Amino acid sequence: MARYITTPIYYVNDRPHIGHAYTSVAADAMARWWRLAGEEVFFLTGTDEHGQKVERAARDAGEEPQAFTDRMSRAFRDLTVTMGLSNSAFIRTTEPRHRAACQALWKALAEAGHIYLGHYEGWYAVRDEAFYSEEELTERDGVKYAPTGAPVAWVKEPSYFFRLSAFRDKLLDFYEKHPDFILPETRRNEVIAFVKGDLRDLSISRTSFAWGVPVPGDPGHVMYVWLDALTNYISALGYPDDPQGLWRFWPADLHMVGKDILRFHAIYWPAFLMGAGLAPPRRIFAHGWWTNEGQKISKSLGNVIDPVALVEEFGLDPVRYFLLREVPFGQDGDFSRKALINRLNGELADSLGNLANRSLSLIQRNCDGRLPAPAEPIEAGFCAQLAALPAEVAQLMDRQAFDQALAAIFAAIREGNGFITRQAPWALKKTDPARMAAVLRQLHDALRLFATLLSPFMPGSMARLLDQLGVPEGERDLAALARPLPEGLPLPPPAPLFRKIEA
Ligand code: ME8
Repeated sequence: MARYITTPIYYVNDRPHIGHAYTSVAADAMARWWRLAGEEVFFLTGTDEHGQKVERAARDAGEEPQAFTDRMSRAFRDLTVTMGLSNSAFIRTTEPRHRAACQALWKALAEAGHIYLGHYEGWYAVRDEAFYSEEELTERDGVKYAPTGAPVAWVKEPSYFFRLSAFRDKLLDFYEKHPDFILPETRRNEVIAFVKGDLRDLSISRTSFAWGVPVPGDPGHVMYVWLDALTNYISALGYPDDPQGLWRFWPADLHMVGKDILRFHAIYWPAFLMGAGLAPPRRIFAHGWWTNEGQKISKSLGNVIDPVALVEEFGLDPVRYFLLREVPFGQDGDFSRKALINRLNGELADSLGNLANRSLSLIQRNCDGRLPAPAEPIEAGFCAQLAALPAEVAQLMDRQAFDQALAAIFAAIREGNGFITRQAPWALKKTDPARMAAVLRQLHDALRLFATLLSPFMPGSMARLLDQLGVPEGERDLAALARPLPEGLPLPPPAPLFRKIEA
């Protein structure tokens, strides 16, 4: 089956930080999981380069917007490498193909009668690139703020509008028919409440600045940056034509986003698509927000976490593991060095690393470095747990419950450590070598299972573990687990997978 997954396209007003890395790693784990399950995956990420916020950042940097966005976008492209992303493409909204797609979508909406010209008068937050109604604002020291904390300013200008209000019932009907369209469920309820409230038509063009996609037939207007940005998900597939045969990936299976931008994805985006006669995406997952050692992450507080520095210090896979294990996916979480070090030392190095090292060293020493033959199960309970694991993990991954999937795998790894301690294969060499071989074979099979299931989360280190386990390159997906490795397979000498960190 063809699967399509996306990250948000990130604003290039600033350098990437841990929040961007988080969303991207979550999407990457999902993309890799689907590939592991044999699906064909298109995984998209990229940068959002138009609008007032980016234009201002360019001006503050003393650069032309295009030169500025070229430079800043590169940092996000580099982040895909730093975080080990397996993205299929990287889209920039300043690309001609994207501009053409935006204009095509606009024309489709206009031809269907969903766009009209009027005047916008109201509050706008450049930081969020969002319009707010008076009731949503709070005032401090004479300045009005959006619920996000962004200051707002009064805007009054001619504007095109999208007849969003006309989509109210269609949207509600769509949410009703697709109960898993918005996850987690609490967020779904918020969206439904918003749509049931006073859903007004949406201003979709601006005239007070020029850094954007010109409105077809009225170049004094540039498109509202969110209409422009959301279109990336289809422009990357070649909309409105299909030059590369990628349109078969639409509708997207999953738009992975932070909770801050759910409204745009779960309300505006499906309405635009419905208006243009296109299918809405299948799911929006809105994950939670990271704080740093208990504090809101912000530039002014000077506590922004640089993902590059983090990966340099702890290694890529421990960071990926921590991000997806520490916090129930969908909820807010707190980043703390102590918590990261605990997970790295306790779970990766001690639990998984030691199990692999002990088992493989015993095979190396006691079996001439060759894989023992498959044998009858030694402990029925442990075997049953292992047999049930892939389906359990698959079910959790279907709902993006990454933390729970990892918890289930590590529960089995802990059981594996219990198994090796109880069976004490090191003591069996003289007394019962057949049983020793059977125990080690069972451990090898278990490690192969763990490494395979963990590979979407920690691709690099799990590839190294699979190398040490002698699993051929082409035998590393879920289906291959059903094919036992041959007896006598030579195994390379084991090497430690994770380096412990002194707190
Ligand atoms: O909103 N915790 O871009 P953006 C968790 N260009 N996630 C965080 C985070 C934090 N503290 N901070 C940021 C935009 N994120 C638009 C998107 S899509 C068509 C256009 C993540 O650069 C989270 O995924 O402000 C959030 O939704 C995203 O970065 C916002 O990135």
